[in-house]
Amino acid sequence: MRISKVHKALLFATSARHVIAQNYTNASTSTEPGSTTVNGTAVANPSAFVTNLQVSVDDLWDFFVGPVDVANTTTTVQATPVPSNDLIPPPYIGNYGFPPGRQVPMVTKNESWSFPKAFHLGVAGAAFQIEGAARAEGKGPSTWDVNMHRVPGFALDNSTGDITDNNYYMYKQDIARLAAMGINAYSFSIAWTRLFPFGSGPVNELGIAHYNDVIDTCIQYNITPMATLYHWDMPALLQNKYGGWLGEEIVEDFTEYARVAYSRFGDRVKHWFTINEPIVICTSQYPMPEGYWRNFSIPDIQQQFVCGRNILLAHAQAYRLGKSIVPDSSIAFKNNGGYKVPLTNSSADAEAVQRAWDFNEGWFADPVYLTGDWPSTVNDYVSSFLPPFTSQQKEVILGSSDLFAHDAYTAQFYMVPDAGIESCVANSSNPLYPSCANSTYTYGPAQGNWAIGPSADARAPWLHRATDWFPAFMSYINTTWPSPSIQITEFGFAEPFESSKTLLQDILWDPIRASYYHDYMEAILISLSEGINITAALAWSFVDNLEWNSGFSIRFGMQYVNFTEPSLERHYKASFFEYTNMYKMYVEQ
Ligand code: GBH
Repeated sequence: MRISKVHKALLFATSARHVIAQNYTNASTSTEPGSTTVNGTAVANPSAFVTNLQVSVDDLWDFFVGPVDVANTTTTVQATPVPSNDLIPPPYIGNYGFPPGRQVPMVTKNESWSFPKAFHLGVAGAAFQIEGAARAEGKGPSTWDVNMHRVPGFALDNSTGDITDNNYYMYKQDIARLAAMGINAYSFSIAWTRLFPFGSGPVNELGIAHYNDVIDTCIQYNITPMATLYHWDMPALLQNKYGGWLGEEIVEDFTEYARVAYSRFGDRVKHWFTINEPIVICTSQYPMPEGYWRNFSIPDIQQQFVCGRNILLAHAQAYRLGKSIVPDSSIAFKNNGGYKVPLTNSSADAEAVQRAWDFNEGWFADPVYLTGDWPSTVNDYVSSFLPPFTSQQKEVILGSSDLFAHDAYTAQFYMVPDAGIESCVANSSNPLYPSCANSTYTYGPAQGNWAIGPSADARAPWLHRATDWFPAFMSYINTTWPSPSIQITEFGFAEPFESSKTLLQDILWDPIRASYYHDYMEAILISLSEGINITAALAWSFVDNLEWNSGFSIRFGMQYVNFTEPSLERHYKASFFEYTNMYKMYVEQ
């Protein structure tokens, strides 16, 4: 589709236009910015010229990305019934595969535990990681399209999001396969660039129609749709215009995008998440790769806090607007991070743990759930380069959430840095600065130096099965940032070596992931029995997908996907059965 009436694509600075005009009327001051001298006469400096281009969506792709791969299937695939054989669980889940007449191990159930009937047994995914159809139906390029195509080595295996799971055309079957397993909630993200190819300006009705049908398909299968507005796919044009999350203009543009999404989908979508994992966006997606984007000369280490400030303001404004457009909604941002265990019981380790919370979850949770402002440790650091929040901004931020949404995958130990906290805080070249909390995945020598739990795939070194810490984690959240309920908006596991297995039947047995889901569900049941109001579990993820910079080399799916075209066939892994079996065993009848 070609959108010819384009809003002004401001690829380069606009303020210089004013300077050029000035130079024509005041030719004597050749030292003015934007002017230069030719034979003693001041003339406009061409490096300050700007132009108003008429840029189509296709032009944007050609300019930013170039050609993209196109899937074999480029029309919506109708759902076919899931073959009943596919729904037979592996022999050890729920029932043991012993021959009839033999003794079998005891299967225990704790009768004092239960999931309430209204519990959301869900799965999660994100647009860029599953949709493909990169250039289809009016979608504009995002920073991820650009970086993955253009920046050498950006992804471990040179992957792109061009096709991935082709979910843009296969969502009907994907949703049918969730329903067949008994899933009752689906958390997906909307690609900003499908609704607004330029990030702001004209709305692409083909993108609206797509998500309308995703939502209607969920409802048709009795699955509650939950939508995330931003899961990392920044419109490329906004990144170049004002630095994406680094520019305060993002607050208005994001709110306008949110307004369109709420007003077009809010009659059916009541569960909204504004922004996925602000910590990750700000600390690991900025600075953008050098040489590919306009540079706004913000020192690298400061960028994360400029980003954090704009994200809080954008989230809070979008929250307020959402409540006015969809009053019967629940809206939150998705926070993230592992549980932070002090390595020893020393007071220095306790202080390090507190700093770790402050510079991770607390950075966003304190303002929203507690004070309207950052933790004092964070403020101490940022006050030298950022304006404080005004009292009006604090008011908008405080309380801008209906629940606590947490992507809670794992746990790790924290301890004081070798140099000590004080000297680290005074030394900006310490690699742990400014949080100054050191961390490790292993217990101390007194506990035998064991890892905190079995590790995930070596390419996801941050992830261990550490579900035993989960109940403590929930009670920490519940007392530190009180809110009416908690939703586990992502949790999941990358089975070690999965991508090097070749036989389908071997891939489908994923024992560590299965035990992760088994133990995790028990941990949720323990928290529920302790009176913590957890209302949703959204497993990451329902299919193998594009794991960002790690490409397709790490798998998080509870379904295997045969990425060879034209197959793209999905198969349930054992872990999917473990996950839903735990729910079926414990849900109130
Ligand atoms: C989620 O983030 C994302 O929301 C989702 O898109 C992603 O697919 C899923 O995790 C699985 O990874 O490599 O040591 O530098 C989870 C939080 C934060 C965990 C960044 C990995 C990188 C740690 N992630 N972190 S490291």
